[in-house]
Amino acid sequence: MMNKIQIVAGIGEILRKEDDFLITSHFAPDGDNIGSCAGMYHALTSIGKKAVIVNEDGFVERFRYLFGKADLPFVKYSEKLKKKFGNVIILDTATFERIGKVKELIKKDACIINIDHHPANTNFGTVNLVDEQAASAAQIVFSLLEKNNFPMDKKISNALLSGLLSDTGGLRFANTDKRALKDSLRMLKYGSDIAELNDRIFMRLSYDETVKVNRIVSETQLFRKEKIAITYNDQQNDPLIENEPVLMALSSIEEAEIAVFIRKTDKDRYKLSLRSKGGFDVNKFSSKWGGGGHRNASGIRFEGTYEKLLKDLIGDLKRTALEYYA
Ligand SMILES: [Mn+2]
Repeated sequence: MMNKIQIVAGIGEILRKEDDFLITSHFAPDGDNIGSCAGMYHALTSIGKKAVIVNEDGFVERFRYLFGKADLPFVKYSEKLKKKFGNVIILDTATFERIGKVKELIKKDACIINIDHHPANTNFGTVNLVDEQAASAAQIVFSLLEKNNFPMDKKISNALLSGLLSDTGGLRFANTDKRALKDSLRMLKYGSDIAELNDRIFMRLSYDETVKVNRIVSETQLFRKEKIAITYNDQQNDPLIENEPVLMALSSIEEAEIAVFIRKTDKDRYKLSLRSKGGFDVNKFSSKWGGGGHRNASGIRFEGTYEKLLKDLIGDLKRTALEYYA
C-alpha cells in the first residue's frame, strides 16, 4: 500500500511523463466538476501537455470565464468522437459508471487517475487519491499541483477556487471548514478575486431563467412534520439550464431541513437532487435508491411512473425523515 505522499508524488510523475490526457468527471456537471477539470487542464497545458475535457453532458455556460476567449476545450460526448485515450484523469466522481458514455473513449489498458472527495468512491482508478475530508475535489487537485511544483497562476486558481466555492455554496455550507478557508486563502495568493467568483457563480441568472426558477419554486410543497420541501420540473419539455438556483431557494425555506428537486428527463425517467441542513444524511438515503453524493447534497435517478416515485421513494424519504426528526 502506498501512502498519500507517495500517491501524490506518483500522480505528479505520471502528469509530467505522459502526454495527451483525457480529463473527465460525472455527467450533469456542477461547479466543482467543471472547476476541477479546468484547473487540471490549465495546469497540464501550461507545462506543454495536450489535454481535453469531455463530459457526457454539455458545458455550463456560466463557467465560460474559466477558459477566456480561446476555443472551449470542454467537449460534450458524441459517438463521432473516435479517439481512445491511454491517460485518463477522472475528477470529483464517486464511481466509474458516473462518467457515463465517456467510458467509450478510454482504452482497456488505460492509466486512470481517480481524484475525488465523495465518501462512496470505489477506488476504481489505477491510482486513487480520495480524500473525503475535503469539501471539494478542486482542493485535492490544488494541493496535488502545489506539492508537485506545477507553475501556479490565476487561471488555475480561478478554476479551483470556483470549484471550492461551488461545493461550499460560497463558503457558507456546513462543509466549510478551516481547511476550505485556508485553501481559499492560498488560492487568493495567485490573484483570484473571491467576490468576483462568487458573483459569477451565484449571483447571475438571465431574466427568462429567473422567471422560470420562481415559477418552479412557487409550486413547492412543504411537508412540515417531515421538514421536507419538494418541487418538480418537466425537464424534458421545459428545461431549466441549471438546477442549483431552485435548490438554493428550497434550502432557504426555514421550515424545511430537506430539499428535493424532481426533474422528469424522459418518459418514466426522473432525476432527483436532494439537499439537507445539519445531520440528515441525504447520501445515505440516496445510496439506498442507487444514487449517492455527500451528507448534505446528493442525487438519485429513478425509473418508473411519477405515482410510483411519489409513493415508493418520496414515501420512504418521508418515513425516514419522520423517524429522524421524531
Ligand atoms: Mn465535488
